[in-house]
Amino acid sequence: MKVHLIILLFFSLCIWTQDAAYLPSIYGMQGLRISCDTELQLKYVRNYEGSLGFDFIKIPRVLQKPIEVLVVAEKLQLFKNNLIANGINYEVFLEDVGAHIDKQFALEYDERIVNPKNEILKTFPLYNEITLYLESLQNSHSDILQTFTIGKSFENRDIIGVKISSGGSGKPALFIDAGIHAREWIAPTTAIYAIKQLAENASNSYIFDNIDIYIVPCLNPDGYEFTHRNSANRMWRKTRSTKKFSPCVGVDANRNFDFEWMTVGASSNPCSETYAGVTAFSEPETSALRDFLLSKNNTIKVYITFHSYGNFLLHPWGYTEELPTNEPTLRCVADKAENKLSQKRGTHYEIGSSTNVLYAAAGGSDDWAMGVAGIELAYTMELPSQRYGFAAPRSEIIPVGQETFEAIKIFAKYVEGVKCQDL
Ligand SMILES: *[C@@H]1O[C@H](CO)[C@@H](O)[C@H](O)[C@H]1NC(C)=O
Ligand SMILES: CC(=O)N[C@H]1CO[C@H](CO)[C@@H](O)[C@@H]1O
Ligand SMILES: [Zn+2]
Repeated sequence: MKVHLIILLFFSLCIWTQDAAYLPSIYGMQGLRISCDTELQLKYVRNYEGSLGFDFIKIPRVLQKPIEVLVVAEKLQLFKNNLIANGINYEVFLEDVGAHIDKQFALEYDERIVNPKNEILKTFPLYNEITLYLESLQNSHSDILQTFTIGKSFENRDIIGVKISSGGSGKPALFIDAGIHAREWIAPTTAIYAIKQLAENASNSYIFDNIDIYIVPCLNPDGYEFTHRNSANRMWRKTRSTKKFSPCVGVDANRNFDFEWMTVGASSNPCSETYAGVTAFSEPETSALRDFLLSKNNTIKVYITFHSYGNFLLHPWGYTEELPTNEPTLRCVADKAENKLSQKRGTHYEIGSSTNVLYAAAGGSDDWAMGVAGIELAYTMELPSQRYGFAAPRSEIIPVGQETFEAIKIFAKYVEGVKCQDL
């Protein structure tokens, strides 16, 4: 009996220490908005990128726009002192990330208790609810929608997607994924909203008369499930893969693609938020996406990946400030999509290459899609959210879904062959 207890205690302790090592506490964490006046100051702040306890949410390239970073309690005072010592201004935009997240989390789960027969998109769905919904669509709309899996996640979940098609073969295709970063909950719901409109709303069927649409709404289901488990996990970004001899879990899947991998803006520290992995495509989620996109060679014309937040509509390259040769087309189509989107409720996006709008980060899925998979246009959409506090409330699910769907219509037209100037 005693021995059992000791063994139990020992294992709990192991689990606890491992958790403590890799999961930065959100309690006492603050959100800081930092304004730099000089390149030197910017460089000073950017030195913290990849450091433990620092989670950079936004690093705009131009000095006029503030940096946003979440800093754990233990690192806060020294960091603030260092900013002041360097003459760098900051303001606290989130006094207590933990309290904020707890509140949001409770609101989300209260709704589930009130409304247990949770209709899809009334709240942020769990992964199995996403899967069940897509399977039910397949049953009710088998003529136009089929589910597929691109592979399994590290924890053995099927990574599910849907193909929406009016039939025939060899059509040009639009591909959309979402949720590669676990905590960006508004991304999967926006993808699901599009699936719902395409499958269930007959007045949208013209969109896929002449093209196929593939949507994988939750590319990192392990991470997504982890963020739903309890509020302390809500800020999890990476996958959930474990490695021998490493105290830390997960890889930033959007640094894990094999194109200029690890050259810039990614970390080799397994505990960092931007850890790029032991090798490119170390993660089953990213290699599954790779294999899926390659298997559709030459048919996918446009690749879109949903993230949040920031109102940025970004195109390659993320690894260099040089622009791709088709930059005029990338920009033109993005302009048209943004214009259409903004008519819905005035939401505006900043458009440009990842490196030029934000900072260089190699190994992203969009760079790989264009640079290796040969997809003509690739975009990262940083969906809006910050206006409503750090994590978008569920009241944003439908409005963000609706406006983003307008942009999707434009991308779809381009896939169909409409020239950009005629979009
Ligand atoms: C169906 O689509 C049409 C056209 O896009 C739109 O006006 C309408 O609001 C949609 N219906 C629903 C129930 O979403
Ligand atoms: C979907 C598709 O077109 N797949 C083709 C990609 O290219 C290989 C080799 O050229 C073909 O075998 C596949 O059929
Ligand atoms: Zn992201």
